[in-house]
Amino acid sequence: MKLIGNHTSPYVRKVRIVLSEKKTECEFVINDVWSASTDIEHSNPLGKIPVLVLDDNTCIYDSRVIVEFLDSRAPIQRLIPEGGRERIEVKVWEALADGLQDAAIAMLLEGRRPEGEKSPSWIHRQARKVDAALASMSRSLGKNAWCYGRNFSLADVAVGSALGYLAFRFPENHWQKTYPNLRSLYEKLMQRDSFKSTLPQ
Ligand SMILES: N[C@@H](CCC(=O)N[C@@H](CS)C(=O)NCC(=O)O)C(=O)O
Repeated sequence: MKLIGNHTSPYVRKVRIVLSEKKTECEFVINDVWSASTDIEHSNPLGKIPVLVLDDNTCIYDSRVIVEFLDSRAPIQRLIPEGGRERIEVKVWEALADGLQDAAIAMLLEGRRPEGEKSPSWIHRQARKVDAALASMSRSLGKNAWCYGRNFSLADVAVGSALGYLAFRFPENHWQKTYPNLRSLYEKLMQRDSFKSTLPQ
């Protein structure tokens, strides 16, 4: 099994954290999806990472499908509750964290367009989504130890990946000061090997 990705994508980081938490061996293959010479379309017609390639060459994407696959195939350290309302609530946390990343990446890409082509109103629209997602995460986390329930779950993995991405790409966003409970959660997550070894570079 191999994972196609890079060292900066928060979606790839989410998958690498899950692999590490589940003690699943997997080759890591770097692909620069932004380079003209990328061959990522052979593995994912959408041209995006992460892609998990199984031993029979089946390609699995996107990150939400990959983590679900990985969690269901190895019984140790279940990260997604097996069914019912609990499962959906953890997946809503994941959707919120992924959505924060979608908006942050849209801001980053728009900001990289040449002067005169950038749309400040588009950047502002995305920035509002990032702010609203952070506020919602902080509110729902409250004083709890973990995002969902009493145990570490995929909700924490997804939120931690999103917070790490913001810290990496938008250091001027002082979410750590605005939301001390999110800062404490991220500091706690960063004590885990899975988070330490996947810090975006
Ligand atoms: N919903 C997808 C998002 C994946 C995604 O957008 N990956 C970015 C890297 S951070 C990418 O490959 N972008 C290349 C492109 O959009 O062409 C997932 O969860 O896997």
